[in-house]
Amino acid sequence: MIDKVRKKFAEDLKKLSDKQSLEDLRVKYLGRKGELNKILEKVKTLGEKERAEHGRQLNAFKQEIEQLLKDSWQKVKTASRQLAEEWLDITAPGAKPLVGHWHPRTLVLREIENIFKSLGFSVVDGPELETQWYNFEALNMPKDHPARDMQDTFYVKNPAGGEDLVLRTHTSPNQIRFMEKNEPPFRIIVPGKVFRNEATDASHEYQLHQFEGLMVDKNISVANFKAIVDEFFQRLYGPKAKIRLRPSFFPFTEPSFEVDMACVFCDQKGCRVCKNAGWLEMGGAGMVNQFVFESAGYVRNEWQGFAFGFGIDRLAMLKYHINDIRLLTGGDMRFLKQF
Ligand code: FA5
Repeated sequence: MIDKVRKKFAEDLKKLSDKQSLEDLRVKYLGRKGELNKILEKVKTLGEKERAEHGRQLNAFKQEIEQLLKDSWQKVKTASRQLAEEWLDITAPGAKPLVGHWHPRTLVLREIENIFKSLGFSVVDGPELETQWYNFEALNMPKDHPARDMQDTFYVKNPAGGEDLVLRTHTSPNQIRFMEKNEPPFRIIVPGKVFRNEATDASHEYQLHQFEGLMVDKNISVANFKAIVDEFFQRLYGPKAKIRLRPSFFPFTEPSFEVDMACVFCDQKGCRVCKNAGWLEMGGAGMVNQFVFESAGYVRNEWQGFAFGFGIDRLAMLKYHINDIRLLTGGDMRFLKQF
């Protein structure tokens, strides 16, 4: 009798799935009207000797069932905890992945590079840490030139000894570096970081970005420069972009100009960005001084060319109507997320 019930119990135990079915099973076998009590009723009717023997067996069987139920309870508990922990709501909307984006200065630089590439220019690179010769002397700025004043330049001890190095104050040293290794004709632009030891305001940073332009060939004139620079501004800002060339001075160009663009922040009425001038200075330019060609190892008067250096941060400001240059390096995500 016990064996039959044991077999049935084993089968029932296999079907067990949760806490409730476990409890049902306990009632079914150990409850007041359960299988074991049914057997007990029958045992009671037996003779004394048989009763004692069957009683012992029944007791052992009861303990066996209790132990099996206890083990199963442990298993159910672990399984349900696992289920709770690993439960996944597959209908919940997914977490939005954070997607990076380009910095406004990078966006405008990519446009600049594309425009110049389409005009036949190559994009080249140069070092940020320079010798004084490349940054100044080779560009016709001897030791006593005012641009070399300590106010404007960050000097860096040369670990190899000798003269201090400089954090380049402009991208112009790349004119020399490129011409030392290349023969005309060529057209290049050289974008990069430059550094100036000066106070910041809405349009000035001590770490800024420029791109140098250099086109050298026979018979290059100011008219070629004007054509290229006009085309560049029209493409970057649209047909309404207004620029002007203003006579200026750079030791490495002759004649020299400053390129101004009409201030888009105040429609030329005057504001703090353009310092009430109505025009914003975008870059310097001019016809390459023959002294510079000589510094690079060319023969004087053999070549002609124009060079220019524009502020990329300023170009980005006008493009995106950013009224303070310091926002570009400020790292404020509320600002950066707009691009
Ligand atoms: C130069 O740096 C010359 N090397 C440019 C040049 C190249 C002239 C080739 C002739 C031939 P300048 O100091 O004016 O020139 O700087 C050029 C441009 O860089 C400025 O017009 C401006 O747009 C930007 N710039 C200069 N200083 C700052 C600054 N502190 N913050 C932001 N932009 C600046």
